[in-house]
Amino acid sequence: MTDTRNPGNGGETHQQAGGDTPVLTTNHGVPISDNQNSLKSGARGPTLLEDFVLREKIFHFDHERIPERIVHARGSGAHGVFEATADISDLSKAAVFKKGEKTETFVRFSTVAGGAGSVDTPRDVRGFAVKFYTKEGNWDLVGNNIPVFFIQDAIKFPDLVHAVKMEADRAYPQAGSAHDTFWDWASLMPETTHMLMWAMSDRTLPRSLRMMEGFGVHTFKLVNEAGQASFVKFHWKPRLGIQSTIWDEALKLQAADNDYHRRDLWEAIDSGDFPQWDLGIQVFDEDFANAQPYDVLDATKLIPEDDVPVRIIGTLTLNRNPDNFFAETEQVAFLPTNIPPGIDFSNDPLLQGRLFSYMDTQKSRLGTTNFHQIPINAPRCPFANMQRDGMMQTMVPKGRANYEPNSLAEHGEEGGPREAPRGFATANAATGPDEQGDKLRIRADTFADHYSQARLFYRSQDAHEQAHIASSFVFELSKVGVLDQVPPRMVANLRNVDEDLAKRVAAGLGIDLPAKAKAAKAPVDMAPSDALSIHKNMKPTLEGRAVGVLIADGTDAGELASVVKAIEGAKAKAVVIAPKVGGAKLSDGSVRKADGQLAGTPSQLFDAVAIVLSADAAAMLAKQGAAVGFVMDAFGHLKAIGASDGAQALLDKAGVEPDEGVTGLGKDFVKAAARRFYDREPKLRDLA
Ligand code: HDD
Repeated sequence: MTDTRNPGNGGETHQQAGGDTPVLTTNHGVPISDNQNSLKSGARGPTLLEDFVLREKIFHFDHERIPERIVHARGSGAHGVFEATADISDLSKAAVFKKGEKTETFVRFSTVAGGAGSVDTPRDVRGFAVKFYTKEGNWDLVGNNIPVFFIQDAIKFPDLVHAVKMEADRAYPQAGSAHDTFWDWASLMPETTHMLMWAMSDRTLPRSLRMMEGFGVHTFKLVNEAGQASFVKFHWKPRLGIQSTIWDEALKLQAADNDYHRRDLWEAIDSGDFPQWDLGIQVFDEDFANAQPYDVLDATKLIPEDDVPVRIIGTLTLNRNPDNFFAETEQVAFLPTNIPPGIDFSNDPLLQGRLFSYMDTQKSRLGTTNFHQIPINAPRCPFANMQRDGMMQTMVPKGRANYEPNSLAEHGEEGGPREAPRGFATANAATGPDEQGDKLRIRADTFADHYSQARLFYRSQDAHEQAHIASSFVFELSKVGVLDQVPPRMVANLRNVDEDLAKRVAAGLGIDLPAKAKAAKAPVDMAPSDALSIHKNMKPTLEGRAVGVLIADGTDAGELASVVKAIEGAKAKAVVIAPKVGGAKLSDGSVRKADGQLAGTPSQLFDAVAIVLSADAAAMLAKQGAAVGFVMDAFGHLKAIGASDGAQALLDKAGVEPDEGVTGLGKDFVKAAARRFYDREPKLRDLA
């Protein structure tokens, strides 16, 4: 039915309730019959204070926002399931690890420094937080896409975050570390050096949230039924392999699509292309820990996979988008303190500090100690205790049993829950030797080596990756403004990592090589590890990726059909781009609608491009900046370019030079499209 009571003046096209359409009401259930006009005294008179419909609507709207997360404010979430695939009952009694067990999960990926409305592709660490709704309570594995952290002790976290976020007086830059305060602080904190190597690598420029690794970072413990504990590090390995963009591409992505990662994740899940990660563990004991030149309780250190191989124990599949961003992705509250029996903390001082911070921050964000009752946070298993009341209490406990022990049951009253025969306390009793000693504000000597693993990381990269790291340092330090002392201080630290790296950064900045910084402990050489390189771990696959297919009037219909088929056959998305979104008239007279308009769909959105043009169209497009840029950027971003014979004029104008990655439209294109052509790069840009 249509409301016609107020013809021509708001409300004339509005549907009214009836049939399956529910009645619009206030929050208190009172039906609303006019949602277009406030209540007035006379048609042109003042609005009445008694208009509770207006007041409630505006009142609620005014309070829609909650404080954004102090870090990791911008995030994207998805529901999924974790399936345990290996029997590790000898290591852990946790129900979530029982072979064959399927556990509901919610995952939130995030950038760290930017606000909730910032972009998806800054150079930044990505959060990788997983909530497992296990049978024995929630387990939150709140990690990042980098296996180490900037600092060793939680007491430095506020300094790190203050330094990296927008500067206190001017409130910029947003979502980036390339500014004075971050590098001032980092250059004074040698313990950041290892993480800085990762942050300056392409790890912080992921192509897709689906194509990055995740890490629990800290050393945790697994505890078996007998109470025996082992140390463990958690790893997420993406089934699609690791893939990163390059810096120029990431910069241009910020302009092309602020929501690049969020959209990519949503669309993949929406189309049934469920992203998957394998959960791996590195397990080791006290003897191994004691034999290492680093401390396993130091979160700035990793355990090389060559020393302790990663054992796969399960698979995470993200299979459902959130129904509501705010209710789920925004309100989800991760707590590193959420661990079920069978998993335990280590004494890592960074982890210990986190155990306080997260609970506290949720109270500030979500406003109440009852945030665990919000559906996304509530355990899926029953929960019961004597905690009562508080703001926004939604549970209605019956009876008098709000204390324990009690003997109410003896009188036939409900006595309430009692301690579990098997639970966390049992596990905790036997999780390794106790550390004891004087009460001190001190850091163990075993935490003193800040450079060996930074060196290990740098030396494990291939030449292209090393060049990217050196260039990132140059770029970031070049953005340091008035603090002239900062770049040399940083380069002085880098001399402890690798002399060649330090020289490249100094040369790139145009400064003299400073004296080497004094190291708290002299670095040692560790054997390079292939697992640390992206390039050595990329999968030559088009699966889950996207190819931009540029067409225009006159495009050969057969060529287009076969290249699209080949791309889709390789499980990738073929996205057709034309100068006009209405499409292009193909050689056979048919009109192919475009998925994107050329001017608004640049090639940085794709993993490879196919240029399917007639000679006339190529000559015409060679005069258009968007078309030239499309091809030039694809070439510059080291992507495969498959081109029809007719496309040559456009390729020439875009400066495309023949190489392995420039192909025709046949099978060799699809094969090439699964790769990036890093060898091309030195010919195109000066890297440090
Ligand atoms: Fe943290 C959020 C990961 C150290 C304090 N952190 C947060 C999130 C992730 C991480 C992924 C976003 C969770 C979400 O999506 O809601 N944080 C890490 C990792 C760390 C780390 C991998 C080191 C290994 N964090 C860390 C320390 C502290 C915090 C040392 C404080 C002492 N982190 C917080 C926080 C946040 C947070 C302020 C902001 C929002 C939230 O907790 O829920 O409490």
